[in-house]
Amino acid sequence: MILSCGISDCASPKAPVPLKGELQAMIDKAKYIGFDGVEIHLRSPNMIDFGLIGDYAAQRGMRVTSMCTGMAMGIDGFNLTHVQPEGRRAAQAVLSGFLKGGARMGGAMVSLAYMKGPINEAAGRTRASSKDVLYDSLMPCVELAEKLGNSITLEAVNRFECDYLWTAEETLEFVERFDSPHITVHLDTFHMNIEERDMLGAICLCKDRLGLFHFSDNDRRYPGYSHVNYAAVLETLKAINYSGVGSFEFWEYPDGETAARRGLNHIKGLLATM
Ligand SMILES: [Mn+2]
Repeated sequence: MILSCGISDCASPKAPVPLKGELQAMIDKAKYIGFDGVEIHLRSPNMIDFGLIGDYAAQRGMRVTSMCTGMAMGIDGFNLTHVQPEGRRAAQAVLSGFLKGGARMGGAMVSLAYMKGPINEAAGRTRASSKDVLYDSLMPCVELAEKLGNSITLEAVNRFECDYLWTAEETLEFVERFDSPHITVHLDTFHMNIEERDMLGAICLCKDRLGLFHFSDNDRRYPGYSHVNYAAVLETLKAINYSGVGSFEFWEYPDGETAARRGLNHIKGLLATM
């Protein structure tokens, strides 16, 4: 597994991103702590020099594994199921920019969660029809990812943060509508602890469609702080032959570097016994 640490130069202090600050300095810090790569939490493809950051990481033997896009919705309101077609096109343009940037940074994948947008019931939308609109919006972006050689990964997010695509089962069913390996399921132990009856079963269900995995304890603190059973989680990831990215997404508690270090030590310690 490739172990990657969340970094950002624009995330709110409350956001679950362990290392916040100027991106090059955070790449250095993640390397120093012992990570294989970084996951960048971004607001807009226009607010980062993908070539500069990708080359900087590569020259230091660090991978840019993935990008998280929540701020594009949370701050700027870009959502792929916007009731106006021009709103959907604007969100597609942002997602396309992230995909092109990911390709420029060595094939980094793009994770989507909030950018799927809410269910707009006032406009007559239902859970099912929202997924149909999302499918149509994502199709050209999946085709772009196919051309670029990277991928979109769709995160199963809990009900308090998103209106739909809560569980591994619901997210996998949606992802399987696309006849393409360039769209995958993204699971996160924080969300799974809320939504899944059986966290390990949810991982097994996704099998080779699992594209990204977020490590966060059940209270958004670093792995090992609370009660997620990471020994069982890692055994299950091994059982499905998951060799992808395990990314660290949690609060800066007691501070970012300490959290990142403790979380990494917990996961590496367990991996060493397997
Ligand atoms: Mn997550």
